[in-house]
Amino acid sequence: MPALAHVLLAALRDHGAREIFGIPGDFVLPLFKVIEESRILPAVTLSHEPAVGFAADAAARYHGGLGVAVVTYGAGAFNLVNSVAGAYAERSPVVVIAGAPGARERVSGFLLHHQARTVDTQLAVFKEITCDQAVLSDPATAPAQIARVLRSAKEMSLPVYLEFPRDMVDVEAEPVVPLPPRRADQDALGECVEEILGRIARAERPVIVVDVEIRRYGVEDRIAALARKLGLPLVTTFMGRGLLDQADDVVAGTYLGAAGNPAITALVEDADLVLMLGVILSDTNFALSNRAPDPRRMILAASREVQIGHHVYRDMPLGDLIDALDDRATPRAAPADRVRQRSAYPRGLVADSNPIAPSDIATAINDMFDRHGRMPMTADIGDCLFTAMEIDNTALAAPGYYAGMGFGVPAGIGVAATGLRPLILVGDGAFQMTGWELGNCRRYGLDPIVVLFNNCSWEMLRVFQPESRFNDLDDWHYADIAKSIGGVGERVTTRAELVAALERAVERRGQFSLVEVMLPRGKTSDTLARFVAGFKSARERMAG
Ligand code: TPP
Repeated sequence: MPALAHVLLAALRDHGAREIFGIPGDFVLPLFKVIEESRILPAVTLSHEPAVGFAADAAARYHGGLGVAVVTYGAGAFNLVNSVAGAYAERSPVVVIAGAPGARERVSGFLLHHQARTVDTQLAVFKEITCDQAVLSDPATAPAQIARVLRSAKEMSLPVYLEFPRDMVDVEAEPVVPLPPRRADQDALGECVEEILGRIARAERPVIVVDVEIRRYGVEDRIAALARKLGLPLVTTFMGRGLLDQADDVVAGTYLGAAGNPAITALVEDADLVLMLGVILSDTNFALSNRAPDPRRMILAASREVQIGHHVYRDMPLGDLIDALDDRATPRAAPADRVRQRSAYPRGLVADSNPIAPSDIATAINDMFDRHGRMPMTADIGDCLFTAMEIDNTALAAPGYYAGMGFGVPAGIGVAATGLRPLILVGDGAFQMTGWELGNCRRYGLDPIVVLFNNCSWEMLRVFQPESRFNDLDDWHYADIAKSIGGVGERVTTRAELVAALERAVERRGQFSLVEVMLPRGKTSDTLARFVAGFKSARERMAG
């Protein structure tokens, strides 16, 4: 029989994991040895566990399989909590594998290093932010536990937790037999689909709104086909920006309520039926709506449930629902006036000696995409994410709902580890949190392009509270740091320099490129300016 560590690694691979991110410690050293020597999955080590979680999360978002984060007991695992909380909020299936003391150590009578309150505090903390957990302390039951937990991660598209005591690594165990996916009840599915198609047939101005679950469950192509067949306009949410990047004919734009393109806002707010597929009903997605959500004109399929008006169908996997809708739908002509409402993204930046405004960065990137093809992106939270709304609809991983800073750079490294070359958008505040992780690119031959929005400011906070001086940050000259950690940095202050630096970055392969864009304090992208104005007036409306 194989060793339990091999059993686990093979099961991860068989359930869709493609790589491992981690940081070792004594409680996982034996497991890391097996990871390295077995070569079942490639491993990338980073510098700080929050980055491990972000990288694993982003890799899962991009390849649609499982993300894997391997960390040591306590000090390592607790460092991962925020990233895993974000993955939970944004429905990303990250498998946390945390080392733990062996059976004898647990009863030694000593407090163990890295232990917080009790030896099981780590498990208790992760129970709150994962959808399934197992402690692999018994080789007889471990394979079945692994099968159950990994199926949960895939079916719920949420993080899970596996605790691996260090004395279990070499213990023999049976291989894991994957469990079959749980399908929808066919009668319930039939009824649900008839009801949805009936509602669409009666609607005069129906629209589809999509969000991240459609990528998590691998149904983007099928939804694009369904939208074409039903002739329905389709928009993404803010969180869902970058979805259906291969279907420009289908995506009208991104719904940003009062902050967005008025034609797209009208498409959603004047609709008499909104078919929400895989949508998170979060404030960042909908708080800027000019109209309160009305269940009577909404169908919501998310988290394996379908809510129609005031009733709910449970245990409805999104894939089963989309297949059944496609089977039974009859083609419908698209109303000509509604399909034409498409977002156009700015192009043609004048490469002059004027200072750079945030929205200029979007224009420069669109021009660059026109010359070299679109790149997949990651973005941090900050004005860079709002600027991303002015860039073509290219694949994007960003914390649009959880809004945790520090995601952008390590997420980009996670995407790069999947074999893609990402464009990373990040603010200087967020870069201060996790930017150092770029120093790990050289070891793995990764060459992401980083566009750093350096406004020497926590600008997103300043827009809400301009009087506070604590929002002023120092100028750290980030481009100068790049060389010493294995990359090439360029600092740009004019539009001509920006265009030229981006061009050089695209051409440069084999090391990371950091384009540090100097921006004036107090100047945001056009989208963030509208977003803040909308947010403030929504807050006033609620207060009044
Ligand atoms: N800490 C975390 C982990 N996440 C957060 N969202 C915050 C604090 C609060 N916060 C939101 S935006 C922001 C802060 C501190 C400032 C971001 O600054 P920067 O990355 O420079 O981007 P900018 O706002 O200047 O565009």
